[in-house]
Amino acid sequence: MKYNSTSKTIFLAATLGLALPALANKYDDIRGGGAPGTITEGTATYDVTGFDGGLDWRTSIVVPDGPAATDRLWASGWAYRLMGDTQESNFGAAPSTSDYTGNVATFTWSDVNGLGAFDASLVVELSQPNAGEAVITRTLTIENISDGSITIDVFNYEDFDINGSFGNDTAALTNDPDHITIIDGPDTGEYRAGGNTNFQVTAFQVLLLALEDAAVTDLDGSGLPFGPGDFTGAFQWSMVEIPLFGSYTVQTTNGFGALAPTPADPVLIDDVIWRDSFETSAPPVF
Ligand SMILES: [Ca+2]
Ligand SMILES: [Ca+2]
Ligand SMILES: [Ca+2]
Repeated sequence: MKYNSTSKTIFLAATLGLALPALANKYDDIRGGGAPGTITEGTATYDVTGFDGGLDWRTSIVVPDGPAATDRLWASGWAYRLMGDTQESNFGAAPSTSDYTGNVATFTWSDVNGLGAFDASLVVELSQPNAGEAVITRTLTIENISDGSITIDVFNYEDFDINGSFGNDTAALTNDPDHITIIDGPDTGEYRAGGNTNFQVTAFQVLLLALEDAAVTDLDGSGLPFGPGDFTGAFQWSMVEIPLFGSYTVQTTNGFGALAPTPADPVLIDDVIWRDSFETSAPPVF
């Protein structure tokens, strides 16, 4: 069955008897220069078809010779919450730049949402370890551009539609809190994070709305085992203090008809040399 985001929402709302929610984010009006695009590896194709609302980019992963021949990744995105914020925010409706070369896509955000707090970059690498498989590795870096340390929560959100259908997915916690396995018939997906604090799984679109509403959301380790239903999941890295001139990098991996490799642990870079040289060369202002 073919559907778009509107029809998926309407279909589910009608099925569940829900009122249609208003998807909104306080930064939805900020537009970047990034564009949709495609990367490929072997017979696998990963598409970003739109930056819908910032958090849930419209994506697809298609492997014609895999366990399911049609799209198995409906949406994918990132959110954050700086210490003191009263809700999570996405990185803006579109990144500042995008590049799609071979099997690697690179996105950058310059001064996310104009806060003067951080830049961000995301590298998405597609691989095909064996015939019919697809693996996605995402590496997100937050670079502090403020004039002091920042403390941030980072969220990764994924909407797998295993076996090419949004229904009938079941999921289990393979390792707490960083490794989730999703199954529908002959097709299997894996969703993993490195060094995250917590996870949460819900049916579409409870988690998405929680990360887009006007309230603080902390993932609570609930939702598994899941299904059968329309799986969505998220990972959270909590209260990370990034020093002046420092950066923080996190990684996730997804497997489609494939085992997802172990993601790298987070990397916190404290650029002591740069900071100290700055501090010693800049006299204090009174
Ligand atoms: Ca399914
Ligand atoms: Ca929230
Ligand atoms: Ca789903």
